[in-house]
Amino acid sequence: MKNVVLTSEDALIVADIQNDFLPGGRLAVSNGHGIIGTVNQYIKKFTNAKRPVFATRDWHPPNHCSFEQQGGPWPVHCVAGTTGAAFSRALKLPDDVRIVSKARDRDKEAYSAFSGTTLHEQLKQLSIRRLFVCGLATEYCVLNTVKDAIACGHTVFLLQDAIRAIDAQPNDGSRAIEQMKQWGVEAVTVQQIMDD
Ligand code: VGL
Ligand code: ZN
Repeated sequence: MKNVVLTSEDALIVADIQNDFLPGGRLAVSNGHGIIGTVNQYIKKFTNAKRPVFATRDWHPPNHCSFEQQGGPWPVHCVAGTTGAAFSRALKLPDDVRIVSKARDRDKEAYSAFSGTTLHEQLKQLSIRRLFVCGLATEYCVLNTVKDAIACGHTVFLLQDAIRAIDAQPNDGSRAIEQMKQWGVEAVTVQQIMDD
């Protein structure tokens, strides 16, 4: 088990820890709340190291194309401005968190935090080269964000103790993890991250 020392080129991405993806929400990821304590530990380490923390959120219009009544695969979820779209109160985001709102366009599904956002430009501005990704859901937001990050030339670390899958089909999550590893992503746990 190799440690990873945080450098000035690193940023944390916390994907979609929103009420609708948590138990009681419209599209609850089973045991989704089980990662929040670990996500908070990552946030603490990045904040201690004065590294930027990005929190993404699914931020849909009320008639988004991914919703069942529009012919999409999902129940209504994460409608912009609703309680369901709010970050979990258990999530301890820093005051200077950088929020990335995604999938805001009615006619376009966008699982990746890079899709239709300024994330790429913000990372470039900050000279970020390595991204550490955790959150929900493994096979949607996490997978597609990681894919685009690699395409942008980033080195990506998957925070494997702080992700959870929807698993609409059994093993969707584990298949996504295998896929990311094949792309060269390194899977790490919170004990491996050194903030000094
Ligand atoms: C997501 C399902 C529906 C995600 C978004 O970002 O992981 N999953 N909408
Ligand atoms: Zn969505």
